[in-house]
Amino acid sequence: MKSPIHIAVTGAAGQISYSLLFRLAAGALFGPNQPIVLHLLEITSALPVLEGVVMELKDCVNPLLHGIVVTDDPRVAFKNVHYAFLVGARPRGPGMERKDLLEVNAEIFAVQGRALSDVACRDVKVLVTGNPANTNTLIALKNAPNLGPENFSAMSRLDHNRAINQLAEKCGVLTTDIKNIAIWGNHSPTQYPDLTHAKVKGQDVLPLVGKSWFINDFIPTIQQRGAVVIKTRGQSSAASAAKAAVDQMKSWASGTEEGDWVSMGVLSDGSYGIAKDLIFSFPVTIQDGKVSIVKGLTIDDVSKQRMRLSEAELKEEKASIKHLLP
Ligand code: NAX
Repeated sequence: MKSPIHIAVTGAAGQISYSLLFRLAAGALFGPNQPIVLHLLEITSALPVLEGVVMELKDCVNPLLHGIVVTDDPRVAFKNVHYAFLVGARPRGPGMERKDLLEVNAEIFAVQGRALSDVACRDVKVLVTGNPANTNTLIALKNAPNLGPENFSAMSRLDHNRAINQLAEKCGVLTTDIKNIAIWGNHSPTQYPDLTHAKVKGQDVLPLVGKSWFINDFIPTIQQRGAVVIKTRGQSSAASAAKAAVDQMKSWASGTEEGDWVSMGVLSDGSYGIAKDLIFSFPVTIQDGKVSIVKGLTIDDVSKQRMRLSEAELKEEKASIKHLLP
């Protein structure tokens, strides 16, 4: 038997984790021959609930789950982990302004960035799901002097998956027939879900679906999908978010398919004129764990404008937490 891979999950008593942990324990990330140890982090007041989740994890008798660490201390949770899913975040409370939300989460992610920097494996892959995911990622990486930008990404895979589903339904094809969808920007309603390079069964998508459907239907549907799920289900996306987190980490660990790419929030290197030092979702390819922003795509004026809008929002977010950036 291989030696276990150590995986941290924060916000482990929350609703996304309630789906994520069981997927991980069943081998969703590394397959049926790779044991894992789960390191579960929660705030102190949620530890009793987490105990209940741990009981269920144990009662599943997953042969791959070789151990569980439960803690409210990030330095214990991240000790020697190879992978970290940062899911936990403070939700917006009554009377809380957006700025307050950014600030309170920035403090959480600064602490977690420092802990990761001090105690995690040097090649740890840290995937931030907790919102505001892009800016939380920036905070974590800036507070992790012993790690680099290549250790961090923000989750835009749920938006990417939502886009694949909408397009597959529109075209009456399988989701596996869709390639080269791109999500640009922030994980927020300013994101730009881009079909201008997308292919269905190898054919360009835009002539098939029409520009009007793309602009008036598809884009707002993806931008608002999270809000619509909340309105319909009464709770925010959880199972689909957990699946997307596994998908993103799996692509990061195992690479992207020939001829396709995935969307991922990574530190901008200035590609496509996006300001450096923002966590921006780009189409990326991955090989041997190395993430590369897809270069040289033709970006029309409308796309450029939408990308700028999301960039402006990320700049604003960054400005409001700049005192927490070392
Ligand atoms: P829940 O509120 O169900 O769970 C969050 C958990 O995090 C709670 O148990 C809480 O105690 C814990 N937590 C809070 N502060 C913590 C800290 N400092 N350390 C460790 N744990 C802490 O939320 P859930 O529905 O699971 O969503 C989790 C986060 O994912 C939210 O911020 C949510 O907005 C975000 N999402 C991000 C998505 C994305 O695509 N990037 C999509 C889904 C989701 O909305």
